[in-house]
Amino acid sequence: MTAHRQPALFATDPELAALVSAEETLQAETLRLIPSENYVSAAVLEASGTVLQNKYSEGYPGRRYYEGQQNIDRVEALAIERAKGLFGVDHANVQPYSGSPANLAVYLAFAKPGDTVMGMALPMGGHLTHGWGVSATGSWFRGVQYGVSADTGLVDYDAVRALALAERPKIIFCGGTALPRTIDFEAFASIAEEAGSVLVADVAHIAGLIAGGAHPSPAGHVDVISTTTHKTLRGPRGAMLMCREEHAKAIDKAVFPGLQGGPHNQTTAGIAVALHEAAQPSFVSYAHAVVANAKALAAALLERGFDLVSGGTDNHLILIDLTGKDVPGKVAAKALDRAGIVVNYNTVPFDPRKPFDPSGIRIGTPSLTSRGLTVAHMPVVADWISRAVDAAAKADEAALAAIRSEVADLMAAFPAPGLPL
Ligand code: DSN
Repeated sequence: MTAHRQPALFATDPELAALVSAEETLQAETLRLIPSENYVSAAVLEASGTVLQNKYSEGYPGRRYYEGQQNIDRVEALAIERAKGLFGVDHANVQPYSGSPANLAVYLAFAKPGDTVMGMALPMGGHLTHGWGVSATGSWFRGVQYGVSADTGLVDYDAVRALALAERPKIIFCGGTALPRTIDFEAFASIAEEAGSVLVADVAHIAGLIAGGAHPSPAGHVDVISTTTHKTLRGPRGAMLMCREEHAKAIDKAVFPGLQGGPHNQTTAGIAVALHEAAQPSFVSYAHAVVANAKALAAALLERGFDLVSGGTDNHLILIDLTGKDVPGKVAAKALDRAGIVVNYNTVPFDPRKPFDPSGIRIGTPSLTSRGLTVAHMPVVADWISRAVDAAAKADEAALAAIRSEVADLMAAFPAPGLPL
């Protein structure tokens, strides 16, 4: 690891270059289990750092407010065509800056302030922008929220239907940030149709699994698909909105000029590359390996006495309820971090604790799968998590340091995409 990987940066601003190098080392040496993170390829990284960022391009390909778009138009058109092909949709907008602005654009397209909107409650696994109170979407709109059943940890579709029919929301969001189970897009579509609502699938977490055929696709069932591009899809930090042709104008108008100014062209280029990579047969294998690893890790954690929300996983994500281990989520997450295992603390459904000090941790397998770890490694990973949580309970720093060194040894044998060897 040397700062000379970015020689111009190193020469101009060694202080900043040193921080970038330190981050490269951290990402290389640790076991990154945050389910919304990944490693982009060197090609995505290069595309995202190009001179494309020198251009202003307000508007859309062929309809810009600035000249000199000969190349930019083609970059954006390429990203759009690749998104449409990969996800089987009529229309794609690749300009949203990230997931929250993408979802805000959906509100702008289909609702007026004060309208009722419906989504999964944040502490149940939803997202802030699905109408949760502390978000603008929950204060400018009237958010009504569904959750999971206390017995099973699964979405109760009868309860969702009853709420939708009682409230008749303008928009229904399905999807979220801590959902370990398959989303039944057909069930949501029939509910939205009965309630007369626009149905939005926020597939930010599972977009890569959908692209690789490891999770059913919402295409054809929902009005709009919202996704970030940097999670399982392994692109740069950005987002896309995809929809049926009938909604194309409303979505485009909401993104620009409704919400945003010039698109981040360098990000659009990175998205185009990531979509190209996701269309390769190797990405199908990757998506299925992510799920196989998550299932194997869940099984290994259950064997070690962990309590998993919904009893396991169907996708890339595992939500661990640590109540029975007598270690709060935040204490466990910070101890795991000291052990070289990076997770985030997270509420669990019906959590009696506060979001900033909740009962659970959230983990996932997109990053470790990108490094080539397989189901054979998952018992080792589960062991490390188990030992680190026990060490957290006893404040045993020596045990955490020992795990950190074992983690670094294994990670050294599995170089991360996009990082120096
Ligand atoms: N912050 C993302 C996540 O970690 O799931 C959601 O926006």
